[in-house]
Amino acid sequence: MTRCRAALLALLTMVALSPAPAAMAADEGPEQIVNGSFDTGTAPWWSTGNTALAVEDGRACADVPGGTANPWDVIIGQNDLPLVAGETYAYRFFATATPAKVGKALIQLPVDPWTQYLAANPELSVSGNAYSYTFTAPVSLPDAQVVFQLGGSAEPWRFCMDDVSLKGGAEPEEYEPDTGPRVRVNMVGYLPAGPKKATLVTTATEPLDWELKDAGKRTVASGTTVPRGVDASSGQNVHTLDFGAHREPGEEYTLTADGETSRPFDIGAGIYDRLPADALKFYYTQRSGIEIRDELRPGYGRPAGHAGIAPNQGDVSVPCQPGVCDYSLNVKGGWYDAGDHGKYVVNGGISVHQLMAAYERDKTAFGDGQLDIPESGNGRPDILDEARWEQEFLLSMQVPDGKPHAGMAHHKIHDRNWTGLPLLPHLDPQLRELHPPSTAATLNLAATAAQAARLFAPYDAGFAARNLKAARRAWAAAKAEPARYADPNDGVGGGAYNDGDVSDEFYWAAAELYITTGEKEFRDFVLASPHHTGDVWRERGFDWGNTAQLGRLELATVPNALPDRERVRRSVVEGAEKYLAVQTAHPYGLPYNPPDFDWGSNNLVLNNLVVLATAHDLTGQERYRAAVREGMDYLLGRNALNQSYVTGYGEVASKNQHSRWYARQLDPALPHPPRGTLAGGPNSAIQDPLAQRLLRGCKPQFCYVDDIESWATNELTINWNSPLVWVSAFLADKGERADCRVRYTAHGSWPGGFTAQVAIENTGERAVHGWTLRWSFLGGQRVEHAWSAALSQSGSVVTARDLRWNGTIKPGQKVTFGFNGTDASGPNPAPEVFHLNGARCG
Ligand code: 9MR
Repeated sequence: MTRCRAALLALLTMVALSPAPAAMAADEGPEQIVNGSFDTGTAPWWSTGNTALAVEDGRACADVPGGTANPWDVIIGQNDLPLVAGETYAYRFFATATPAKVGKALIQLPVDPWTQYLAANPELSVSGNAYSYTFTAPVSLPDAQVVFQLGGSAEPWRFCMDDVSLKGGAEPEEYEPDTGPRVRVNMVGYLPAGPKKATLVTTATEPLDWELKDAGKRTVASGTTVPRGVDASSGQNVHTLDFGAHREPGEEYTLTADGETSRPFDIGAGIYDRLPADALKFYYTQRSGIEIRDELRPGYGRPAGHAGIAPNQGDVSVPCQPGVCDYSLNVKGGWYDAGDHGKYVVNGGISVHQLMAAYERDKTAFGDGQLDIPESGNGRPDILDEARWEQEFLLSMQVPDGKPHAGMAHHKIHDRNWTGLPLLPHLDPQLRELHPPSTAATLNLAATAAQAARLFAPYDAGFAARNLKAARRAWAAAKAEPARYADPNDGVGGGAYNDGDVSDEFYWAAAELYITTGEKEFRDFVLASPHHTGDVWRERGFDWGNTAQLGRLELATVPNALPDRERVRRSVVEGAEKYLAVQTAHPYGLPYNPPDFDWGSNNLVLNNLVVLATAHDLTGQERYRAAVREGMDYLLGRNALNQSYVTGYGEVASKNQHSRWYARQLDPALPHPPRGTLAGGPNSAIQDPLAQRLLRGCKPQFCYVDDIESWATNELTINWNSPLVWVSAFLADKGERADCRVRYTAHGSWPGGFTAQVAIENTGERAVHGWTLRWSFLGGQRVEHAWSAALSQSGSVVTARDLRWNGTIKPGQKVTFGFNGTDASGPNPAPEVFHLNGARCG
């Protein structure tokens, strides 16, 4: 021990087991430890990589490895505890050791020379004791450390702790986020066609002047702001301003108002070009059961996680929780749900659905070779390859024939206990378990498998058939057990994802099964469901637990023969009108504005944008598309915190999302989340201890902190990136419309084949000279031979070209061609979306 250290220790009073008078006084001071009771998991406690902290029976426990030399070879601790010089503190905790051991409890400087302000050697027993000490801080320090040094034992042992408390000193400091300039813009940029709006935070109540400046600081537009009063979502007095009239592309524009200058932004047609692929590439690095190749994702390579290799205990032969089943399943693969290592069928369901829906909306958007994944180059769209990685996992979660609840899907599979951060997937030592089957999971499987059956048909008939069979089995099993709900208390080691109303999952599954098969049973179910006609467009948006909207969107957009299809389509437009009204009233342009923001609010914002975008697809009306663009502004910087919620997009962006492997904030050897990763965003309920410490009393938009410990406000998940993929693909779609109308009629049909006639009408005012018409088949159809046009087919995409003699279509005129086709999978749905010379008809 150094002399300096010895002198400091002389300052300390240590009274074990009974509180001294000084401790009583300090006891009245504020609590400095966060989550000392482990009621909310283990965060923000950390541990050295050779042990993992997990909650067990309400205590935090760790298996301490044997064979280490020094006490500091195994540490558990908490950082960032403020100490005030001269203040007396009371430090208490309860701890056990099995077998009994002498531990080391320290409060110290977090860096070399690790000066110890309190050092105690508690004699830990198997039954456990409460320990109590006081000390007077010799220095003021914003970031002292509480640590338990547990190394130095030849044999392994087990340590548990609870009720850790450090009382005294100053009230914890108010957290003030750095929100930068008061002019809030989409920091990535604006599309030339607009809209282009910004929000100014100010005390002024009268209109103010604003100026738009280009990169050379020349003023290129100006105007006055519109005072909007106090915004409830932020508590700020705000104005809005509209610079939509300026359409000149350029980089490094700024907006100035009220003496403040915004962060720079671009105006350009290509601002969303990279986002869809980045948002989609996120899924490869979330994959379980496969090595992530560094050459495909430089800086993100890692060994396969949960591929049956120690110390992993999964996922090739995963048993059930005790008493739940008598078999094991191979559930290797799929995507990790979020920052944890769990895999949940309900959340996987909506995620894979939204990726497949993005593909079904525009089958040409994510072709082969665009995502740099191991399957790139296999001739199939990369987005389907990525979706299949998850879909195969969902299929593997189905209860085998001959077992109780056969055909249902297990709700989830995850670690028995929560693990600490960071922890790379392949290093997770926890036992993995299957949790009981649930009706919700079963219906997620039915829905996605039915959708996969039609989308994979042109590429892999065997996989398509496997999915359709699984979907039918799942549907029958869900009908047989319509109310097997996941336990809301089953939240140790993984999320509960409980949902006590699955009527919406039934509706969504029936819709997918109907679209794919056209069968009466599913049509009747859809038509009879209360969700078919009710107002499903809740202001909070749809998510993994509210899926009726998915059924409605699918029935509106994917060809089917529902008798009231027109009404369904109109209902989507009604939903969009609702979100448009919310957005118009909101000074930050948010189409989501409940009095308190939900967990993952950014995801709900995006899902409301999906409804607005679909209304644009259905009607062609510009105002819905403008609403989607304006909604995206919020996520990319036009918000109360003046930050982008997408990693790598915008000058100030989330980069410390809660994750066990993109844990750069905790370990500089690890990466930040990849470009294009969405943060969950403001969450009024701030369930995690860090958010509770920093954000108490926050207004909704301020209930967010870009810190890895804030799992309630700053996680990343597969179901939050999926609407980011969908919406950014919509935004990147240049959306040019052509003046044309296409009539597609399937005439004769015979077993396995049909004849179709296609008429292109020029509805514009100018003649078309030379044409190419493109569409996608939805039912696995193939063109056999054509007349009056040259047809070629790649996968499901068909391209028809004129034959010169019919290359000109005058205004108001039509050209017609036809073909014979084969019809692979029963129903023969007509394509609905046609592109003439690259632009969409309608
Ligand atoms: O996103 C989920 C949110 O809607 C729930 O309210 C919350 C509590 O059950 O769980 C969230 O999901 C988390 C899951 O439980 C575990 N993996 C990370 C998920 C995102 O935070």
